Amino acid sequence: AVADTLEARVGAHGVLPNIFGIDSEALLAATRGVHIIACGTSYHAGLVAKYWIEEFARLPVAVEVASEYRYRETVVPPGTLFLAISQSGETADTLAAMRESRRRGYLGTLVICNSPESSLVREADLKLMTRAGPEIGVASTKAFTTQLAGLALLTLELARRNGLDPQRYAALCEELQRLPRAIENALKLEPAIIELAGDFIHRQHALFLGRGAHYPVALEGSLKLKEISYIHAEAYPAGELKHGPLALVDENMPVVAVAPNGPLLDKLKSNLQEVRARGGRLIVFADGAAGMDDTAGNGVTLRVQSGGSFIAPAVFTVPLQLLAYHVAVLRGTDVDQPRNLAKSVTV
Ligand code: F1P
Repeated sequence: AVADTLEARVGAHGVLPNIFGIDSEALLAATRGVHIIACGTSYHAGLVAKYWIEEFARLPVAVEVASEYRYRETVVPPGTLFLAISQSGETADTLAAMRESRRRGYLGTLVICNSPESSLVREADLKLMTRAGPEIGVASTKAFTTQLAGLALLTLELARRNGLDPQRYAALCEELQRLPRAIENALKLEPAIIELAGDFIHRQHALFLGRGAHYPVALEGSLKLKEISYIHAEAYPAGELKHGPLALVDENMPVVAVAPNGPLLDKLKSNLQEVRARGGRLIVFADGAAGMDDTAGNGVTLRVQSGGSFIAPAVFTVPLQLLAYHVAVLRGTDVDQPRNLAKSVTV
């Protein structure tokens, strides 16, 4: 699905500028900031994009759930683009937020969506279709990874227009092209994850930790576990542990850490040391390349070939999705149709 989203849209030439629609030139050239509005999993994709766009395009980004945005007054600086993200394109809050945005002085509206015929796509000025194909399950999975692929394309396009060094731009384009292969590699962790899942069958709670752009990945991992296996799961930026959640950690609390290499790894390691010292069981998704040590008796470390730090959030999502899936299968819940949830929340 991610290969389909990226197909012919990024290559040696960079990102094709017209993939955001025929009127994209004027809008993207005038963009000085972005407000991202979405719900659920799509909101988590928006949070990853905030890290990307601010780092590479150096534009300010605000991300908010649609159900809050539409009921409060927002400050919209000149040159702000409104970006809605939605798998279905029919989520009532997201659609209402986009309609509301029309009277709030935005430059224009862009939607990243998986449903070409949807209301959001019909009404937005610019559109980027994710091409994930139909999702049978209620819980978004490939919708999320393809949204990240679409958001990576947008990030690169904004970065190119806002002074990112051309060599860095070319290297990031190349890295993004490697994403489908990196996801295929991550899927090979499935047998190890099935083994891990057994440990969650009788758990009632789990904690997910990440730092930087991997904090939203941790949020998404915890949401998947909640949605399909009904285990209470919380996600925190790992540096927040000592501000509260550490009180929950004991030998009965599995702690899942998203731990790719990067400037924040040492900080994360010391956060995990605090978990270890309290007997918490660690499940660490570490980078394939050396960096994170093994968990030395206090749990397990699985190695994920990230394919590069830009695409790593999309790659590290996959083992977390697999974990939630296999825990749900072992617990005998209905993975495709979780209780109380609807695929598209249209009211
Ligand atoms: C948003 C969403 C999904 C979730 C569930 C309910 O939908 O929260 O992320 O998996 O299906 O709706 P959408 O706006 O992305 O279609």
